[in-house]
Amino acid sequence: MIRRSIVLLGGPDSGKTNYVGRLWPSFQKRKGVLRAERLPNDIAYVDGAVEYLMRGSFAPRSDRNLEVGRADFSISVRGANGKGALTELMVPDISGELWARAVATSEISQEWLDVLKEAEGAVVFVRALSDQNVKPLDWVTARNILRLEAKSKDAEDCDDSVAERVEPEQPPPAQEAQDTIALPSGPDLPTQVLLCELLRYLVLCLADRADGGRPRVAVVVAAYDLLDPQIRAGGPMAYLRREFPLFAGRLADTGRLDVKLFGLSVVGGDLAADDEFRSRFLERDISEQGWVFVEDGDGLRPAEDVMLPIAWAMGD
Ligand SMILES: Nc1nc2c(ncn2[C@@H]2O[C@H](COP(=O)(O)OP(=O)(O)OP(=O)(O)O)[C@@H](O)[C@H]2O)c(=O)[nH]1
Ligand SMILES: [Mg+2]
Repeated sequence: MIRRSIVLLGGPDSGKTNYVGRLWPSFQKRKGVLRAERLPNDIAYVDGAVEYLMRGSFAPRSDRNLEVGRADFSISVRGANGKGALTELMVPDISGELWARAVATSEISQEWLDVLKEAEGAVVFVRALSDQNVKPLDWVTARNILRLEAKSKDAEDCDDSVAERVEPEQPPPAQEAQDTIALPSGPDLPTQVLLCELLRYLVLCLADRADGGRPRVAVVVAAYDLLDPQIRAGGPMAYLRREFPLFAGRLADTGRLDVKLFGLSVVGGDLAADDEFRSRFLERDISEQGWVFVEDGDGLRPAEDVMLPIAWAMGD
């Protein structure tokens, strides 16, 4: 039997842990479009996040110690309210910093590449107003960084047949690149460059869907509740265009990927700074709270089911 999977990714502080924590009560109560076959019961990472949320706080960022921080897990889910095909939801690591570092140093492990190659879809997180977002560089510098990063890696990252799908980029004149920039390393890599790199890996590595369709990538702007109502109403793509123009540009032209944008609030408000909201939140069941804006060709649609980004990436 072909094992279908989709993978959940994002940089540091992008909202992954709180999202997974928020999914758990919905899985337990069998609410929402995704149903878990069986919930693994020894996942400290998820249990901890659920506990925080149930007490009315966001879970803190995951352990940044590289050794302790690794805690891959997967869960088998079905879409279409339990009637869809079985798919593995892979959360390949718990610290976005690991991803940031791996991308910055071009040292994505074979293990991670294998996870990407097995997946036929992804959910990519970027968080609104995170103080960990490294501000955009100007276009010219960011473009040069991307070119430098791309120079030696395209052919070696995934297998050749996958690499061939990507148009080779024109390398910049070596002198120009060396003169104008020093390649940043580690978490200082601008967030939008990190996101473009993640996207490039997805273009290279994701498998075609079982039905022959393009791999789907749901891009989730997390903590969407923190944005001004006016900015929110413009939709997640408009937000990305303002904050991460390089990444937004890449999303508009992703070749073999099918991309859709989502604006997500895991519980529907800000537990950290809005006491009134927090009191209201604690009075109701967590599985009934949170929302997502879905942006597609028809415009922006609000929905209550926070599982929708995953469900869409799975093909629903
Ligand atoms: N207001 C609001 N804040 C959120 C929401 N989701 C996440 N946050 C905030 O974002 C912070 C980071 O979220 P995490 O879930 O820890 O992010 P992460 O991607 O797991 O981060 P790393 O573990 O560092 O990789 C949280 O501590 C919250 O402050 C949301 O829906 N609304
Ligand atoms: Mg985390």
